[in-house]
Amino acid sequence: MPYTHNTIVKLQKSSPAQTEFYQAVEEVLDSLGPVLDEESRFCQHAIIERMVEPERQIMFRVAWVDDQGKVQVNKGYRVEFNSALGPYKGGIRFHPSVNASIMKFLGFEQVLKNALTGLPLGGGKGGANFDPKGKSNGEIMRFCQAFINELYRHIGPRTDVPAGDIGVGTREIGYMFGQYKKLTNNFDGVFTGKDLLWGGSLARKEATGYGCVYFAEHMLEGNKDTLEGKECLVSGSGNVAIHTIEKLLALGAKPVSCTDSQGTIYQKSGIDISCLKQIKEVENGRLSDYAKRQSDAKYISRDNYPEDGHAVWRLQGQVAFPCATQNELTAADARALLDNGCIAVCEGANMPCTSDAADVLLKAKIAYAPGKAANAGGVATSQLEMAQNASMQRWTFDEVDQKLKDIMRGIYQRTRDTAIELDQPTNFILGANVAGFRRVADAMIQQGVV
Ligand code: NDP
Ligand code: 2IT
Repeated sequence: MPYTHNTIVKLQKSSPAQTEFYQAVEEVLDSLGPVLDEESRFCQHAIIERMVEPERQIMFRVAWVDDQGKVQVNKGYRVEFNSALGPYKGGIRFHPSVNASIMKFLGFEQVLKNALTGLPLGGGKGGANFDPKGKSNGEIMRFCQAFINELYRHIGPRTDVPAGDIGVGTREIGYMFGQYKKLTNNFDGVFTGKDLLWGGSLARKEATGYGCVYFAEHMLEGNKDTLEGKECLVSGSGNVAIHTIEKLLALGAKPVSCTDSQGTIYQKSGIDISCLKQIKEVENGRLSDYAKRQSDAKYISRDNYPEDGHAVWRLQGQVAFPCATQNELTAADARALLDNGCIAVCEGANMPCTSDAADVLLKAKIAYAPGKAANAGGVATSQLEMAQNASMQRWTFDEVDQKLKDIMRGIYQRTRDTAIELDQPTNFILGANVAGFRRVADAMIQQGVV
């Protein structure tokens, strides 16, 4: 379609060398073809051109002093992508791979994800190319403070509300919030994912993983199936992976794998969640330590991964939950999953499948949920945290979990119903993209050219 094609060509000129950002935009624009043909108001209002350009992008120097007294410099970002539906909302990522392309792909996905939840949330993302691995607690604190010394002026409970993502958990949110409060003299709900002691919500920590499993349950139920007894392949071993594994175990499924950036664990008898939590959450250790403590667990080091993909997706399993990072599942991995009898893929991470892998899964017509639908439970529960902060209330774990379940059912139904309406009932990428897009686009039209 010339309109969407021209948009990509223009984007490549105005924002050069942003591969991951183009990947995210192309997937969405591919979905929008039929909608743009039939609903001409979107073209008349140049909605596509406006949606692919962030409303504001902040890039800044983060200078801090390490334990040796040496000055270190990193690059910080906050991409305030779209505020048509509410304040900018999205996580902060600390990882050495962070750059403008990664920030923009994540921010763009976040806008549509947040729209799909049905909640009043705009979309944004931030982070820094800072590597938390091997840093002392003091270094982490000083980095977070230096990061907020610039960012504090751009965020606020009604403007932009950051949360965690890769490399940013409750500890980092604590240090960032502390510095924000010091600089502004305001104790307000400007971050989500806060500790329970000072304004956090019960079940926020668990929400992304639990929500992802709730989504998978709905998908399987749609095919008159359940998760019970299914061997599940999970990647990652951070916040999202751990709580995906925890909820799978609670529902009688058998998660048999997890990964970190150095290797893969395969345990046919099922992952031992308390051992995994002890190593990752308490000791800040590596999965190689897990293998040493679990006699029937096999550790596959990254050096032994297949050349065209990842060891975890070559294992036997019926449902796959990629919960680590972008582009961690290749087309060859997707074919291997299908050959091994995989019936469903549910994305806990953001854009974990390469475009080719997504094509393979869509052609196979298995149950396949994109991250912007399946992992939206995290941000949705962030909104529940904002609601509790604003009303000075505290809901129980079960109340929040019940609301999360209701929200995930709503996201599933919106995604499925839109896919059915567009005559491609198994294409949940199409369903999620179009359902999210329509909500943002109509809000933008109603708010005029701004
Ligand atoms: P964590 O930092 O808690 O965990 C990340 C996990 O992924 C770790 O096991 C890490 O291994 C692994 N990982 C990260 N980068 C790479 C890489 N380049 N190659 C291989 N493994 C890697 O992050 P989260 O669990 O919070 O986030 C995981 C994914 O879920 C991300 O895509 C994030 O954007 C997405 N997400 C997170 C939400 C949240 O609420 N936290 C909400 C929605 C989506 P190692 O420790 O070795 O680096
Ligand atoms: O990708 C995501 O949705 C997140 N990292 C969570 C964002 C949030 O604001 O809770």
